Amino acid sequence: MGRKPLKAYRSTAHWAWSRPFTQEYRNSSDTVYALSSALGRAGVSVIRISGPKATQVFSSLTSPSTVPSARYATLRKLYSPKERGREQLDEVLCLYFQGPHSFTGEDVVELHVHGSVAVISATLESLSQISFRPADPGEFTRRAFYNGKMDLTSVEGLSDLISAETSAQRRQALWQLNGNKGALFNEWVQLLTRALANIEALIDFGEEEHLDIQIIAEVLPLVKNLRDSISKHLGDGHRGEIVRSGIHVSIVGPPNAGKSSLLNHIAERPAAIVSPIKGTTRDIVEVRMDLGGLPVVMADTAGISDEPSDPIELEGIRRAIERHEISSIKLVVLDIQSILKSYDELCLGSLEPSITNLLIQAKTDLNAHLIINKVDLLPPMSPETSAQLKTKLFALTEIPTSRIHFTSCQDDIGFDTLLEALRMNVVSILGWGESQAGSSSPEGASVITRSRHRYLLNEVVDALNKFLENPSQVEVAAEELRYAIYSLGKITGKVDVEKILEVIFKDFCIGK
Ligand SMILES: Nc1nc2c(ncn2[C@@H]2O[C@H](COP(=O)(O)OP(=O)(O)OP(=O)(O)O)[C@@H](O)[C@H]2O)c(=O)[nH]1
Ligand SMILES: [Mg+2]
Repeated sequence: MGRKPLKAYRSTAHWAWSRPFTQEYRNSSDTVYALSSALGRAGVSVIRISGPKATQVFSSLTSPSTVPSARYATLRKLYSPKERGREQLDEVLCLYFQGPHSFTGEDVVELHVHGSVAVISATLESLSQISFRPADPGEFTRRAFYNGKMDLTSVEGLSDLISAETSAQRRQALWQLNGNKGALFNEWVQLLTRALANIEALIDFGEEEHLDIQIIAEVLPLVKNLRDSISKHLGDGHRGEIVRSGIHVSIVGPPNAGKSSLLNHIAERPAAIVSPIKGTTRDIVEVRMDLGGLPVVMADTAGISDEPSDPIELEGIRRAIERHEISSIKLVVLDIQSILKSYDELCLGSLEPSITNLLIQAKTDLNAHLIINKVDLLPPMSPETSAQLKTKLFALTEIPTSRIHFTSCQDDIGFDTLLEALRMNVVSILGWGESQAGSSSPEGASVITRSRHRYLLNEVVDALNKFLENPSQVEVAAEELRYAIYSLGKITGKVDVEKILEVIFKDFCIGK
């Protein structure tokens, strides 16, 4: 795993608690400003100012010019600086947060201005005149981090919360932003530090053999339990990462089956082109959607055929199959006419081998669904007829009837049950109980939400395994514990912070 030589981390346990990198921060003497809300016409826009001279905004730009009481909203007239003719720009609501009791830990002023492009640009222009500088993307949060207001897991939680599109993502991000994840990792660090302190005592003072055995016997179960607990989190089926990125659902099938129509119907917008011409869709059309609070990325694909008519169609089919294979949930769509011999007689004989193959795969894949579309072309089906047809399809395909759905995009048939089945499928992939999927409780929230966490926790387990293999070689064993603590510290940002920061902050926008 590309680990550095152990001596690089040699030190006593105290550093696990120190915040060597978080006490200092670049350009801390600057006062910075940025528009914190989105640019564009709005009722209100928020401009945030942070830094040692933040309150100068009152003496330079507002009337009255006194610094208002901290945490009280105050209405002020906002002017351009004297050198610019002291023209009134707006009437604004001001909020002052005195450091360290602010988001960044510094003095912070928020100006709630009227949200027009003209007001915003005039205000920003005036702020630049009073020796403030524009904030870099994510600089407010970066300052909060450097000032010890939040650890890295909370920073990541904030980034995820800003990007959250569904309630599941919001809940997961908020749980992290609130420091729950950081607290758990700190608990683990504390535990390992206790173990390390014992082992170090052995190195320094251990002379009596019975004492050695006793201390090691005390430390072993502690480390073993933690190793098992972290391993359990690592075996979570990537739940947290999936919630962040969305569950991939593919829609595949022969040309003209109604795949694009199905995507559009579910997305409730014409995301993909629909036409009676076979081979209309040539590439993957992705739609991110909220499926009952759960994040889903649904992909329409080119129709799969064994005899593509040109290289573009061939490439489209390759992409369709590739997407299908990596998707967590797979929808195979067939036109009812393609499998209907007579009114109630079904036959799969006319399907091309590649489609038959998809059906064979779907048999054993619990996350695959067979969708029989265009049922409006049949006479209306009673529930009994529908059940009989499903049973016949089961006999032919061995796909359980619970994973067979009849739909009509034209007459809006079957979508309630299809969407509920998909939602339940997402819930089962996430390993959630039904109650959790709909609740706002953070219970069962995933500890691992990024590959960064997974990588580092794997390193922790690795080190703990090495410790457990040979705990009586105390010097080496102590190094393994130190390495485990070091890796945990990297997750929360207590060590090696600069390298990690660049990666995390690249996703932040200006004003946050
Ligand atoms: N009667 C009926 N027609 C449908 C239904 N769904 C789709 N169609 C029609 O079937 C034709 C093909 O629909 P598409 O959604 O473009 O099919 P597709 O599977 O995406 O086709 P390709 O992109 O060519 O692979 C269009 O004329 C649709 O209007 C349905 O439920 N009932
Ligand atoms: Mg299509």
